[in-house]
Amino acid sequence: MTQDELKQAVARAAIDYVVDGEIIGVGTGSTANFFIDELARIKDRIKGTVASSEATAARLRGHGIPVYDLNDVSSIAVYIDGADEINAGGAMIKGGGAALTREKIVASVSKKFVCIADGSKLVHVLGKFPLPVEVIPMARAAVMRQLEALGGQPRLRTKAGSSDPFITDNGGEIIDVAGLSIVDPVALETQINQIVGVIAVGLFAQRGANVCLLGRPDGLQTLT
Ligand code: ABF
Repeated sequence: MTQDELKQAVARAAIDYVVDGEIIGVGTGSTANFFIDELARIKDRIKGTVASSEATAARLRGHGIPVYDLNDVSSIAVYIDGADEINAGGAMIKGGGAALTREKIVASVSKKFVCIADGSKLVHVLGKFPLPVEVIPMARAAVMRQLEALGGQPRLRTKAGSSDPFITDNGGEIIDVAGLSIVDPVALETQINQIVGVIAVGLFAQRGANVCLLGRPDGLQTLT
């Protein structure tokens, strides 16, 4: 099976976690895109969605699936999204797709977080994937110095083929921090959240996944 086939298999399995008549939180990335395409088949069973990025909102609308502003929604039954890395406890690194802040906001108001990923995303210790941190542009250099003091090697994410900073849906910039071995994800998330100028850190540990569906060549692995 190809990696895309594994992603498609977990996206299909995630449909079992969709709650009829409810609002569903929808993540960003290639695995989330497969999920959106599966959700389109059962769109009449749900009230609508809240999207974690402009790209996801556009794909949902393209399928005729209603997209609500989070400010108009009081509760989300389930949030379904991918990850860049996940550990057995459900802590994740996210933000490779630059949508970490909105993903974290939508996840925070969702009753359940279902992570969908191909099996290669499961790791023992988080940190091989550089940790994304979204920052207010004027604070970039100051935040980078503090991330360096935490033992990481921070690098500003740039637009493809350019030295200009990549700009997020929120007008923020992304610093990718390599070289971290994250043995205590909750503690590091707290520490980075306290740096002034940080909008959000792509460590999802305080509110991790409740369920993780991993696609493997020999079948689906479910972590709870
Ligand atoms: C989002 O999509 C992210 O937080 C993560 O960066 C990414 C995973 O991408 P993919 O599903 O394409 O591997 O969920």
